[in-house]
Amino acid sequence: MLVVSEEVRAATEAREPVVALESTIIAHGLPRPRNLLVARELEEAVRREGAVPATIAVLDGRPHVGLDKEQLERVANEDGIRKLGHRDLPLAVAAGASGATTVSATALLASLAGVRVFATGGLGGVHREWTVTQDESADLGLLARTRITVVCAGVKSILDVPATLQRLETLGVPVAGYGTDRFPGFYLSDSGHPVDWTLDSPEQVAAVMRAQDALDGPGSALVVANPVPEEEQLDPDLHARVLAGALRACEAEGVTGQAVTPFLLDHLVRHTDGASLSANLAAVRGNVRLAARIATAWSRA
Ligand code: PSU
Ligand code: MN
Repeated sequence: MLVVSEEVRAATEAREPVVALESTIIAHGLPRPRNLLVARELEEAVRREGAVPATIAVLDGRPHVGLDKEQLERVANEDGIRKLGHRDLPLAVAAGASGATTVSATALLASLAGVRVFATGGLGGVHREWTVTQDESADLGLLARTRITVVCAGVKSILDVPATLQRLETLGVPVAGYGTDRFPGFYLSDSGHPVDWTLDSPEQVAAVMRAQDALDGPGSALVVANPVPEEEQLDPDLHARVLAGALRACEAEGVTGQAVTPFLLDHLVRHTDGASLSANLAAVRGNVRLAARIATAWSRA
């Protein structure tokens, strides 16, 4: 059922470093034509660090781990490519549909393929107004029961960050800041909230993964929260102003469900003159590089 590319299969069997990459950020998180360039650049960044990239998506009802050139182009450019959380996978497979995978679907497919390290931009989480909408990303529940190391720049700042941190605690998902004791704020280096643990090197992250295996628990993800460098972050005042407008527009236009996250991200890009896009890309690039280094340290462990 799972189509694992030849290169990814060979690397996982030989215990060589592999990094899973999600595709929703490509299909629905970034504007065309930039998205395809970014997809290629991220794979290249993994290779430069000596690891194998495994971008994950569903094409014509088949879940792929590791895409070739044409397949990556389809994810970036095909009209009607869906957004698939993990709950959508059996529906997409049976329907023969094509879709990009979110953090939850990517983490599930990566772990089925034996890939232990995954890089993304920002995790989904608890949305503001949760008490009214009950909108909490399925990312959190899936990460609570999937043993994979996820390198991210925190959770998207469009979310309720403290509520999301609390949910991660309740769900028993370990969280560590990378080189910081502050939880990163995706577009911002610091979300304004602390983390309890700090890790300072890929080897330290690999040691935590080994300890998790030795203890055989928790059977959850390990979240490595890697801040965007301060000189590349979005200006915090601009961020606060534009985000308030984005949230108002989302409510006024009655956007709900899966459409909320892409709507807010797109609003931010348009109302910051692309500055949010630059910060977003800087964060993802840093995460991909770090994930490749962690995968390398892990493969040597
Ligand atoms: N971070 C980004 N861009 C994105 C996402 C995260 O910078 O497009 C995607 C991820 O795939 C994440 C998803 O899993 O948004 C969460 O969507 P939702 O809130 O609908 O669960
Ligand atoms: Mn949601």
